[in-house]
Amino acid sequence: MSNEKVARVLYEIADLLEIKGVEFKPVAYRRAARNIEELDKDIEEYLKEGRLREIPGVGEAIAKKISEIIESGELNYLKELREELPAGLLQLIEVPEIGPRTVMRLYKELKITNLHELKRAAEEHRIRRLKGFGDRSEEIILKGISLLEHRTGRMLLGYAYFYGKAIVDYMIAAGGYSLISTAGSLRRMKETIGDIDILVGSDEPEKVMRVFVENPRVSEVIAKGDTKSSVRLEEGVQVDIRVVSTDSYGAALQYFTGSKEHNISLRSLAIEKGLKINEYGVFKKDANERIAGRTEEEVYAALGLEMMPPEIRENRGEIKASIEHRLPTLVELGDIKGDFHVHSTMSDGGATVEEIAQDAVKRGYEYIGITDHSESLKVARGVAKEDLKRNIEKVREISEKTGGIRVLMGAEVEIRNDGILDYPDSILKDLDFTVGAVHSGFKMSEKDMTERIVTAMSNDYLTILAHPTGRVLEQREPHQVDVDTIIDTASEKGVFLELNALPERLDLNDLNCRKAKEKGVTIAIGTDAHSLAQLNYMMFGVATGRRGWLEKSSILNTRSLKEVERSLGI
Ligand code: DGT
Ligand code: CA
Ligand code: CA
Repeated sequence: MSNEKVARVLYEIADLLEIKGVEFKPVAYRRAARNIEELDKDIEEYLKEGRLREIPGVGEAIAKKISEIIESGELNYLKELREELPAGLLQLIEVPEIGPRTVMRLYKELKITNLHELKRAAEEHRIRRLKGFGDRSEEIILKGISLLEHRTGRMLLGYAYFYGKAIVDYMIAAGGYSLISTAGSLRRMKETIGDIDILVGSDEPEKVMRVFVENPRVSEVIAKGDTKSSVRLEEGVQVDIRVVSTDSYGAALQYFTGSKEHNISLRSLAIEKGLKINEYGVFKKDANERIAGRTEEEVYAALGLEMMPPEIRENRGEIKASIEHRLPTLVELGDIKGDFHVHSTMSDGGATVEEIAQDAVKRGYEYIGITDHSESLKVARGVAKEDLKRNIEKVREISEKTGGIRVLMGAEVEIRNDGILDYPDSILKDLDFTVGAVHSGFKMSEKDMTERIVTAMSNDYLTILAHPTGRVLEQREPHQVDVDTIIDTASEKGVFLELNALPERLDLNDLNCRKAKEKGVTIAIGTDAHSLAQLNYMMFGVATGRRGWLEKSSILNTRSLKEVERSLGI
């Protein structure tokens, strides 16, 4: 039972209680849920060690429920709540302007139990007949539903990164700023971004503000102040900027990079040391004498810490590791020597194998793996068995012709519902490697899905398990799958787990990468590129790996061609 799953149950209880009109409890459940989501250890360990109540917000009653959830996989209390109220009511509170009390009235007085019925009731002007409602309320409700239908939520890192970079580049070109950086979740390379934060160190704040809002990409100025402003870009994302004096740039960069939780821990550490830390610097508490602030290194050093990469500043043990001089040496983009997941025109990719090979040479790679879809994935022009043989020959020829690189011939093979791979072993054995993937039958139970994947991993010809949890950010939840079992199986059978670098996948995610590393599993970063430009997504794969504390040694594609050939047995 994952932390996320336990948290999800608690969130649902909170929502249901709120609709029922219960006070205070919903807040308590949400607080506990949020803290559980952010634990850096498995909640089952807390249970085993009898330490559930050490989690902030978890009191006796909630601890008991957590035990029940973990031990039985279910919770009676939630079942009872669900029986009292139709499930669709949970969607209704998501509509802006509709609170839990209104949901209850709509349910009792108009028998509205889901979004669809709410929309129809508003369109048919049945809501205005309720006491306290009017035609304006119907308008607001319809607008809220429409917003909800088009909600995009947080922006994917893969987009936000380039918007942030464009703003910084513009500021450098137009204003000549050199002390400038992205900050916040974007600098930490979190998989999704709420808003983009930019920091400038300058003694001319007025000019910085002017240059910032004059950027032609800006579609709306939300607020313009002396040292901070917010705008919205044409793409809809909000960008916050702050200007600080050059001598406190390091302290401000540290502060505004966050994460908030990391900062809170730093502040406690400072207090323990008789110091004070804020966005202006590190100070001696009594004398108010500043001892650091010009650079981030200086700030961390003043607290007795080694400088740590932004990607791991999530309060997941990095501060302790820094004190103990055991911060990981994180993998870097420059360590990457190849890519294990690329589609060509042989299935649904946009570039030919020749073009991919030449592009890989330009990137300085030593190898590149071609992995077109297998037969049964018809929507992606999966390659028929008979054609695969010919493709293998073709790729071998191209590999020999292209100097300085080996083109590895693989395939992204469907894992069928029964765990059997889509090509027979007699064909798989001729490939250099195989990436196995689930693209259908998502709705299986956790047990069946886990069994299905484990069966596939037991096939000796399966080299890499592609996007192991199947999540698509903002679109599809991960499959119901027991990730721990998958990681254990990978370790046992020597299967590599993919870190799929597509911005909407980033799967394994940071936390699972870290788990995999701890179990000694080797990760293969694959871009899943369907065009030459998408080979650039490698940077987001590397960033996610860094957030998962991955070092060079746990990543397959940091190995040289010779070592890879040995690992693949080719
Ligand atoms: P986001 O925008 O939701 O993706 O996440 P962040 O981390 O970029 O958060 P944001 O934009 O609200 O704030 C940027 C940084 O400012 C954040 O990472 C840490 C710092 N910060 C914001 N609020 C607080 C706070 O209440 N306390 C502390 N210590 N730091 C904060
Ligand atoms: Ca932000
Ligand atoms: Ca912000």
